[in-house]
Amino acid sequence: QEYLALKLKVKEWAPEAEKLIKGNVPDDANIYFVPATMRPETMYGQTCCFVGPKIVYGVYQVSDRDYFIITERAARNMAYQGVFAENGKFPKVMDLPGSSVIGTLVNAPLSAHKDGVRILPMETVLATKGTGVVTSVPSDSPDDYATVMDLSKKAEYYGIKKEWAGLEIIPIIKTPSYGDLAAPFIVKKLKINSPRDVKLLAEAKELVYKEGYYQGVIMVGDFKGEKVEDAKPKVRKQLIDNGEAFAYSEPEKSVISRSG
Ligand code: ZZB
Repeated sequence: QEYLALKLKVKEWAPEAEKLIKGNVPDDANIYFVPATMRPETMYGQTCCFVGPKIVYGVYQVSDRDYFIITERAARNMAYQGVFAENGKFPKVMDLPGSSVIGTLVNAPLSAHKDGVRILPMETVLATKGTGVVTSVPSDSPDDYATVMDLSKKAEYYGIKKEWAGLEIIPIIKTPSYGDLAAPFIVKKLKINSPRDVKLLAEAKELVYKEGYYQGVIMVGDFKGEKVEDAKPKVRKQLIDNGEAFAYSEPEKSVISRSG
């Protein structure tokens, strides 16, 4: 699995995380949440970034001043992909519970929301996939759309401000069958009411992914008017060249479980 790992720089900490971080990480450090994505061309549509509230993340020092917030599993993989200063080493500064970072404001590269987006909870984030951090594009990801709807409806229950989950969902990809907000269209069409409708959401994801990839046209940014298929590698390269992202690949799970 070849992902793009995106660097979302912390602008303002949630109070609980701030208390934990203080004294453990230098004040002038750059700290990033690092979601892994398969869809770089959708980064224009980021409206928030998800962590698993029950997942414990690590803060890892990748260079003099730069730190990443990811799962230990991802840090170990990255240590063999030239991400850290020394091959095979992934120095952890501290643990950070997912629940403590909810509400943190981060800068999301390419997002139309230039003031930043919030870190929000998603119960279905897998600790065993990617970096355990998932950037949210509700216009084109059914899981993300179902989750932000649920978060808005039950903001108090989740301990968040409703407006954090309610950032405008901007059309970024036009498709012939599902219009220019494919994920909301499909979620409504399949009558998905909850982010826990995992079976229907898997079906929705498949449909939206195929339609977007093969029929979609980009509506915003430097590659506006191009087919998704063509724009995808260009957006990826642009993010990498700008130092806002890097390639991250994951060993095949099946191989590990078979040998183990
Ligand atoms: C942004 C995005 C925009 C994504 C979209 C999808 C879509 P795959 O293909 O099954 O491997 N993801 C990444 N890590 C995790 C995790 N730990 N737990 C749960 N979800 C995770 O799926 C890759 C996608 O799964 C990634 O790409 C990420 O969401 C999510 F418009 O990033 B994506 C139709 C899908 N659209």
